[in-house]
Amino acid sequence: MVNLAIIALSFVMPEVYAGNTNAFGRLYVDSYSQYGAPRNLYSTDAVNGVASFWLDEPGGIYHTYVHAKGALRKKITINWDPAVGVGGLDLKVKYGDLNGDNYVSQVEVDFVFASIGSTSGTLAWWDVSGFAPMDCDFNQDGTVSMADYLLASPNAGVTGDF
Ligand SMILES: [Ca+2]
Ligand SMILES: [Ca+2]
Repeated sequence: MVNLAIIALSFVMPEVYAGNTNAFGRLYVDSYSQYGAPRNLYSTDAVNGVASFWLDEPGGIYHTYVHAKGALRKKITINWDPAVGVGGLDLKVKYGDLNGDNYVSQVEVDFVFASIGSTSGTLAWWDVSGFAPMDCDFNQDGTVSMADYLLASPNAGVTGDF
């Protein structure tokens, strides 16, 4: 009976979908009311470039901030109709922000380049005497490689949304 109740619930609460995400691992969405009041924090894993999440809110316009580890914040306005759902959101994020100040500095990009070859399981991986190589592994494959650098390098000098 419990399972049936859950299945029934899933039919009356459509998901918010987002195709076209380049996020690795967890993607976080903070929602705010149209008046700016903080509402809820949601998180989900991107699967095959698609992130979908529940927006457990009444209908309305919501300002949301999407972010992922090592990425700049991105503002998205959602016109939420629970009866219809929302699709086609652009949840692509920009990587390279190692210290979480919503800005990708050239110093950060240079550190990613200098960390190429670092792998998890080594002491240097965790080095926190500034930036840590572990924070440069944007694609979360356990090593810092050119692929990580190429995710960050186009964003030098870019500030995330406020
Ligand atoms: Ca930064
Ligand atoms: Ca990597």
